Amino acid sequence: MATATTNTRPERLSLVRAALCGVLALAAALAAGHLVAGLVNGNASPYLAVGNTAIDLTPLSLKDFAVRTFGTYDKLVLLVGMGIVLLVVAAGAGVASRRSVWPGGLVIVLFGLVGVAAVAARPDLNTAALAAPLVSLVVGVGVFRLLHRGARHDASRRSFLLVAGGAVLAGVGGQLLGRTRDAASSRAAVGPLVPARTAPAIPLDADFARFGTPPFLTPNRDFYRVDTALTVPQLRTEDWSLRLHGLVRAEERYTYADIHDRPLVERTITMTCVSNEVGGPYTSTANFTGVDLADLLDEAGIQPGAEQLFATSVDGWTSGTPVTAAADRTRGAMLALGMNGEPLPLEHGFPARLVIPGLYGYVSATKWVVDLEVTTWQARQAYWLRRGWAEQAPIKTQSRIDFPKGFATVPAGTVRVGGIAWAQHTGVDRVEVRLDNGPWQDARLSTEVNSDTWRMWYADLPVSPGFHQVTCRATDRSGYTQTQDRAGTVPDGATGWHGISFTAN
Ligand SMILES: Nc1nc2c(c(=O)[nH]1)N[C@H]1C(S)=C(S)[C@@H](COP(=O)(O)O)O[C@H]1N2
Ligand SMILES: [Mo]
Repeated sequence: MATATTNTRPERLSLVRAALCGVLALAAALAAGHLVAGLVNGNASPYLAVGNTAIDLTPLSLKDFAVRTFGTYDKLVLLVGMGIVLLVVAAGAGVASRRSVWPGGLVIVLFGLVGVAAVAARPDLNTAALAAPLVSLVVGVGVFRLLHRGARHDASRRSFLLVAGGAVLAGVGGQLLGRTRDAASSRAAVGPLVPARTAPAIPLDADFARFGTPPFLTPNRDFYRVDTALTVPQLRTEDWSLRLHGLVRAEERYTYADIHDRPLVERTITMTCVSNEVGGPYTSTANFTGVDLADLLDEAGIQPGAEQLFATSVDGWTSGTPVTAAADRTRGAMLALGMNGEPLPLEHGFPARLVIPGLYGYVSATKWVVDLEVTTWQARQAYWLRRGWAEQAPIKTQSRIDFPKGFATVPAGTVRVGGIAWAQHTGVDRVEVRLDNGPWQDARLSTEVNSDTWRMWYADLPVSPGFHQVTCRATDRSGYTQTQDRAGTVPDGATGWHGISFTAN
């Protein structure tokens, strides 16, 4: 009898089972996408593609807030936040489908389409990468229908477990597969980079690390990192090439071997980010290995009217450098393949990046660089220029106190105060310190390595017991002394003196 069947089957799914249908379908969809991404390109994984696209769509003020609030964890916060939102919506989709499969199914299709759109929008992903979100979409809808149909029966617990297990396997499989195809193995295959012309050895007294400054050369793992990439672009040397075009006599295209097999130069350079607040951490120094950008530009032959070297990363990020700075041999702008003797770490631009002494990173230091266009300022506007930052961005002369630490307590008497100063491409000539509102007094400077690097300093101050403030300021080789006027980082770098407070007893 028909009524007998309806009596043994409740009309609506239980809340928990309905929610589980949604969540497990989501898990299966994401895992399937991740598995396929492992075959084509790790960054085609729909979840990561959505996150990366979200970063590029984020309004500037929110991005600033995220970096200020979460620091370098901003990307992790985004990933976890997205995860929570997805879980809630997926559970909600399941619950909306307690009677009929349609409402939840529709939500899953919409999610799937967002993933497809995000992958399609990524400049670093090709058409084949679309396979990952498409498989996600199909698996998501299919699994949801299956689970939903079975959810009224007691046996459904088994299918729930099966789907959960399958999702975990697919996710792990994608991760492992991705590893065999990723850039890390390509980087390992390059081996150490040996320059034909090495940088002069760093003298022993180039830093005061024994007192508390950073070491002169920043180890690669400690080098500051700033970029818009949620996940590091995966570029293998054999897939990399650099196109040089625009206002040039002859367009060029270089493979990795073309660059790697030239006589490489090595230069010691301190990089600084325009987002570094007074006293901030976004500055580091390395021995960069590569070729002279001027050589490449000469070979291509810069045409009259050229103003800007517009560089594009594989992930679509762009920078614009004055051609005068990029082509000036005395400045020593580089297309770099290596950092401190190793191929560039993936986070720092493997296989190749630009490094141009004296200019903030956002106008000069494109990582994962694949395209150089010689053009005008009018024709092309780089990523941060479009978001309100300056066109011209030479690094401003700055100094920072590294010890004592702010709000530390130290023994009264002679207190050693020290830190770093930089004025890339001009050189630091003097650093002064001041206790409370006393007179300025000269700090002792470390041996200069070259004018494109930072210099360390310290001074011994007589300090009475009590609460004190100490301030520093640098003077560069042009005779300019850091202004006291405080300016924020937007649009072309912070100014002002760094000061810290401490207690002596
Ligand atoms: N592709 C790409 N390159 C980039 C960026 C980026 O967001 N994407 N950020 C730039 C900025 S703002 C700085 S300060 C330097 C930082 O380089 P690092 O992360 O190796 O220290 O890289 C530059 N190159
Ligand atoms: Mo930067």
